[in-house]
Amino acid sequence: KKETFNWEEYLKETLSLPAPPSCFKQSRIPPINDFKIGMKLEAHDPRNPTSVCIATVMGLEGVRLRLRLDGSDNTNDFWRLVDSSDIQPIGTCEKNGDMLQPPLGFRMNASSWPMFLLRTLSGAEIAPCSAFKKEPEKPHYNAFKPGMKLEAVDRKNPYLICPATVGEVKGDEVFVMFDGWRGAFDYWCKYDSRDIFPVGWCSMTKHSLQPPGNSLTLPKSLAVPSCSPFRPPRRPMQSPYRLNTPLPPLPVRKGVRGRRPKSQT
Ligand code: MLY
Repeated sequence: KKETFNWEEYLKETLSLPAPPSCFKQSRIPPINDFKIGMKLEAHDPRNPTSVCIATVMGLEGVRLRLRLDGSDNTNDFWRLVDSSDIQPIGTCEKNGDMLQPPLGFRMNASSWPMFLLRTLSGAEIAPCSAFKKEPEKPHYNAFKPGMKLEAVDRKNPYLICPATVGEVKGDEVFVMFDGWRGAFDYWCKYDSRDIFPVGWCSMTKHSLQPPGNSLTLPKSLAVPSCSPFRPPRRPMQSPYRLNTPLPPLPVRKGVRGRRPKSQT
């Protein structure tokens, strides 16, 4: 039984190709993670992006930081790359003539914010400027093509990075489909999103990579209409990694099939 996910074998099994690294807004040579747990920095509040708050590094994986806004609770942690423009050294906000803000959902009375700020920063370990890396340039245009493989953040479980496939491309947007998960985690994003990475990124940056889910999806070329007598058995494969390319949309059932429940009015 297969225990660890291997892109090389998987690309062969799925007859697919990785999206070229030049498609992504990611450094060709990944940055170094010089942050340490407990360090403080400034971060844009994900729920209120114009406001800059104090954040603490709660965890590290690869070149990503798990951040928590000081004064917030433990249920709103978020992840940022060390070369994200959403984070900056402490003092940057003031230098720009702005004021540090309490996070959305500050757990104390707003009037206690100035004193809270003073206390949270006194004696704190401040992340050095050298730990913040320059954000990479974005590619000049959307060069993704349907079928290309990539690694993508699972936005419902943002600590996870998973194998994915480009499903569709529209203007500056890309439809990211998570391999083997039947569409439940798929999303549209900009081609220059910081949540998508070239194949090999996790291994290069020592970030864990989830294996694909085990739901089978057939390539369009092998898909058979649902009415065909030659329809293959529903879940024939034991190996979860076979034939994993975008699933054609499920037929939408129009009209009444069986009785609808009486409306509850
Ligand atoms: N326990 C969760 C984890 C799902 C993760 C899916 N990602 C990897 C695409 C669930 O089954 O909903």
